[in-house]
Amino acid sequence: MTSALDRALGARLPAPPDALRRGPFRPGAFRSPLHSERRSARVGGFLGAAFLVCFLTGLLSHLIQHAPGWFVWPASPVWLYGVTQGLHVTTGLTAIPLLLVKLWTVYPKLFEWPPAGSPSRVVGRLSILVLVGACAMQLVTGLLNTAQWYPWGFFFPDAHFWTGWIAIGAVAVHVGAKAPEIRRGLARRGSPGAVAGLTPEQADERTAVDGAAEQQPVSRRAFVVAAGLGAGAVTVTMVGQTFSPLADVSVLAPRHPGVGPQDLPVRQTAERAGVTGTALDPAYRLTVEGPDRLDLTLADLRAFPQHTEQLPITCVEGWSAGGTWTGVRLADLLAAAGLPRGTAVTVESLQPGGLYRASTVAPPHARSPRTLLALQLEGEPLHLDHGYPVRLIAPNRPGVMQTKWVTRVAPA
Ligand SMILES: Nc1nc2c(c(=O)[nH]1)N[C@H]1C(S)=C(S)[C@@H](COP(=O)(O)O)O[C@H]1N2
Ligand SMILES: [Mo]
Repeated sequence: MTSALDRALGARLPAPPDALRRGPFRPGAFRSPLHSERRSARVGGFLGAAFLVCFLTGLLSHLIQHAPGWFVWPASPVWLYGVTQGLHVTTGLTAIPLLLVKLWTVYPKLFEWPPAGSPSRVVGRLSILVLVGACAMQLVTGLLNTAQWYPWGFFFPDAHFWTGWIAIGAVAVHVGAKAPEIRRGLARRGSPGAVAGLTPEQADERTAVDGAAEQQPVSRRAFVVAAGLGAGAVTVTMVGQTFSPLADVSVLAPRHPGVGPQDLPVRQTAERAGVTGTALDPAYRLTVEGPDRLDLTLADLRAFPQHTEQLPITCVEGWSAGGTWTGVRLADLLAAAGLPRGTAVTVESLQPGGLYRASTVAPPHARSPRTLLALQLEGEPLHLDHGYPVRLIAPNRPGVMQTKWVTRVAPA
């Protein structure tokens, strides 16, 4: 395809005058073996693996939150979503230093001479722009998202989802297009001639000029160790927000499990959600729509059999924290309202607006004995910010679907 393009447009594009070949453009400008094909291919391997895991776990999270008819996400094991979302955030964060290292190994290619020898090179170089742009966009917006910071005008989940497809597509095209280099890079011990930024002829020319004498300001081993430590440090300092044994070393994590009212972080406060009045109103009722519609006061809810479950809130933004919840089984309420077992329902909040004021409970969760309309956390009435008087808490489900300040449940 590319050669057809070259044939149609003329195989060679005119080269700029040689007088411009200065600074980084001059032959042999990049001598460090850190720019070798081998280094580039190996870092690329780790980066590609991180991207793939990040993409697949991101896709899964999207499917759970916007479930198409064919998609069924189970209610157990309880911790599964915590693991997949933890992997998503961790691989994304680890990819940031890996991407920087990768860009360092290949940046001499920016100074390739001639800048565009053929039409297919122009296309190839533009595709790198898309690749780097999409990957950087995903990593940066994802990072800011973990800090709960949305300094942009677009709707993050949609933008992150679609750019994810562009990024993974660009990675696949890149790996396909670079297959020969990758194979060479992984097969051979880094040879001094194999500099990523140079064509084979340029490399030969350069090797002839420089001989075997390599200028090594940083040794290869030091480079690999530094890159590994950088990626590892980012991982360890962030992962504690989902993996509590590491919480104490997670100095970069914006959230800490266990810090917040009733030892649990708060994502949206009652104040910001605009429910402080309605949530504390004695006229509060929980309505359950069905053949035998229920209109329950808090006292009515307390008269139902109470159950206690240990279940985490796993926020898509990257933190996860466990709580001990007590309340009424959703399944018991649906049965009391005359609904068949496992009816999918919508759970609605007192919150007057906002994207997260309601969520859908699919059959596996509607039927699960572990899905509660919780009245208590850690043995006390829910804190107002955790959803007083009643919140949904279900196993193996994104935090964003654990609706707070619930006032109405209706068949979906
Ligand atoms: N009504 C309502 N419920 C909501 C939200 C919201 O904005 N409004 N935020 C959700 C999100 S994103 C998360 S992570 C959890 C967090 O629960 P917590 O604040 O009690 O920890 O609540 C969920 N329930
Ligand atoms: Mo969340």
